[in-house]
Amino acid sequence: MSFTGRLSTAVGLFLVAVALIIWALVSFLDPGNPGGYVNYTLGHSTGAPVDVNLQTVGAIGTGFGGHPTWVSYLQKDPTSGQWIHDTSMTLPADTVVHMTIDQYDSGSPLRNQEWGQVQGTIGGSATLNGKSYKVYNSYSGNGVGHTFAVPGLGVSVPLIGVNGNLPNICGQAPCGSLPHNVITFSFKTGAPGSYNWQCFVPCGLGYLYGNGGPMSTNNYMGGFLKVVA
Ligand SMILES: [Cu+2]
Repeated sequence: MSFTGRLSTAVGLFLVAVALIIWALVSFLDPGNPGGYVNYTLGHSTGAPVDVNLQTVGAIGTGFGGHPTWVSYLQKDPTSGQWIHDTSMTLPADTVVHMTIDQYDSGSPLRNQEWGQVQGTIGGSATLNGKSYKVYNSYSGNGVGHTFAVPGLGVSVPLIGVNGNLPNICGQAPCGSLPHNVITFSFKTGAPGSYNWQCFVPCGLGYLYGNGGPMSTNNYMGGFLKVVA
């Protein structure tokens, strides 16, 4: 091969390597689809509360694309009543949100006991299957599976796990009538702005310290609240 031939092969291989490195970096840093922002402001009358229904599942399954084995949240589309893989929402400002979370995942003791405390909700409490709680001892019962936390609004709620040894624990979404805990709480949206929400329980199984994968990807263990006037 001539010198120019070898040179262009070397340059070509170098460019391919650079392209691969850029691709790997972008895929690593990409937070994923920002979400379609389920819109709760349509037809909303000022002052009226808004109902939001989420669910948490141990594995999203094959019906929702992406990463079937990843732990995830789902949101119930208020218009169609369907569970969708989109964790972001557009909410009216200064409005009470009544949140209902169907929690299908098992739990464990928390690494940080502060996550066991209900914070920033109306009344400083939440309900677990109809029973009020302000703090949950994650060393008791089935532990805590996930948290729903909006740091910008001071909201953090531990979501109590179901018994992981049950024979009919939900393997992948949608989970329907399989064993789950129903957790409810209310909070106020506050001033217009963009607020991220996320789970703080390192639940990304198979990732470094449990904090990679679904923990750092939008539409899995976090999302955004777009609060509008
Ligand atoms: Cu989680």
